[in-house]
Amino acid sequence: MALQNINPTKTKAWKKLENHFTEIKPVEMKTLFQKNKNRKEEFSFQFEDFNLDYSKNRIDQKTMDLLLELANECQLTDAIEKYFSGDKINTTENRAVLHTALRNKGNNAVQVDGTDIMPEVRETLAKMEQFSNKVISGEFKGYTGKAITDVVNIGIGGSDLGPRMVVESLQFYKNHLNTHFISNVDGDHVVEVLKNLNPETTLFIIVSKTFTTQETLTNALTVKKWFLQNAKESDIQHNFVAVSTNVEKVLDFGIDANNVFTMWNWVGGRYSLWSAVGLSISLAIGFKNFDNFLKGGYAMDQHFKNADFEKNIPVTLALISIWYNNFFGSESEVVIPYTQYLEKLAPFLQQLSMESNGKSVDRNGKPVNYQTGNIIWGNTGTNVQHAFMQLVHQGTKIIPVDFIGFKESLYGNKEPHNKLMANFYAQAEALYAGKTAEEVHLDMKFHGDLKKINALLPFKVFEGNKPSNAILIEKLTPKSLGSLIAMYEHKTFVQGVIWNIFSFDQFGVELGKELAHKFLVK
Ligand code: G6Q
Repeated sequence: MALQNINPTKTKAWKKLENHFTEIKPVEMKTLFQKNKNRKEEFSFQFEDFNLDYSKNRIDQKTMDLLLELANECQLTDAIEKYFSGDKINTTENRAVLHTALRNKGNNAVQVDGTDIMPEVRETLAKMEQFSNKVISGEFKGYTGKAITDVVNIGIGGSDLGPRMVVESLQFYKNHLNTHFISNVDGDHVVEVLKNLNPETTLFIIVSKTFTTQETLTNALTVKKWFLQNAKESDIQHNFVAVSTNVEKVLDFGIDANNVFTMWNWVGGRYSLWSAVGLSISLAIGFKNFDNFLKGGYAMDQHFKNADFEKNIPVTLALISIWYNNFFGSESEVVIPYTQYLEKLAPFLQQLSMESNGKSVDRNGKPVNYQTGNIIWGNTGTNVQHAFMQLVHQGTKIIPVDFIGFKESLYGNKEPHNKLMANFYAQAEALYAGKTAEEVHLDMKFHGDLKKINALLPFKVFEGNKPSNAILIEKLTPKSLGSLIAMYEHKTFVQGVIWNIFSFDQFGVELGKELAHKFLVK
């Protein structure tokens, strides 16, 4: 069954939130902390090795109660039930949305059109495991009989951003294989990647759900031409594999039927890294680690499905985000992980959130008269503190932040890690507390005459009262990364449910694909 069709702005909760907003808007978070000594504990909770502290937000208990009322009036429980059980909630494409089945570690069947899809999912995973083991051990050989040293993922959008981000994020767990990514239809970049590769020892994975995407097919053909400078057509089977739903087109390209990894229409591109689209991940870190990554996703699924909404991380993050987007009018959110490993997280989340919720027509097919998907951006701390954080601290916009930190570093280098984490805490504190004129004055009083101090004072004052969430995780592992990604997937889902839009189509992307063909100068 389809998702219900409820205009959030017509709910009772929305009206109450509008009234409540006028009460909260002038309130300083500092006052809220002074009034409630247990605020930090009351607005924090733990799920496995994740701790969410959302106390530094412009909310009080009433805000959260009303946001939960909104979620209930928008039938969130019903939507979650339909999401996990394979209902065709991607109405405009008449498809189920089942990336959660790809990481389902339970024994339950998941039905699509009356058929349990779990056996096929497990079969593909088993094929990925076997293949990964063979490539990593050197048993799988390239066309001249040499073991594989390099893997190149050719794909774009959902067939690139996820695997690229995970491979980079989990490089600590990597084996000897070098992994490369070609996505843009930029011939120069393709040459740059190929120039250091030996065709004999390189495995190419062409990842395209449709196998019709111009960029991917063009790049795949360029690579094939380069490969055939030394090899024969019949050698393609040794060095090329594909991940696609379109087996016919893959075979036309010259890839052996045994080298095709299937995927399904019930997995959206931007949600597909859990499927064979993640083959480059499984090759880079080994299948066991890939499976732990799936387990992390599954653990977050269970939490999202079963935890009460008050203590549910994706629900809480989604509701707070809606509060800023739809009541404070903030247009963007910034995500700042305090680990260099997660440098590609922001581009991944941009696609996940903005392609899913960048919609202006509701589930009735009518234009919405309220804000939907927000702009997501970010990069790693502490780098951003020396760059764009100025605007978050002293600019004119309200930009809620997600700070993501890890208690342990992977190599156990305590001293730099302590400094990194000191910055993680300090940034949240600075945004929250700011710096008053008195504090600035105190700081400056020994550094010049009063006239100079007074002239500089306004520029050195920080208003504070800027919101952030702190997500603190024990350690960056395949499992915790899996949970982190699933957390943002579910946050995106909850937002789409409440905004009454369809989060799983992407007609905007498709228009671009169509027009690029028209504009192509032959
Ligand atoms: C993802 C989008 C889009 C898609 C790419 C690649 O949700 O649909 O980013 O992943 O356009 O598509 P193919 O995998 O079909 O080549």
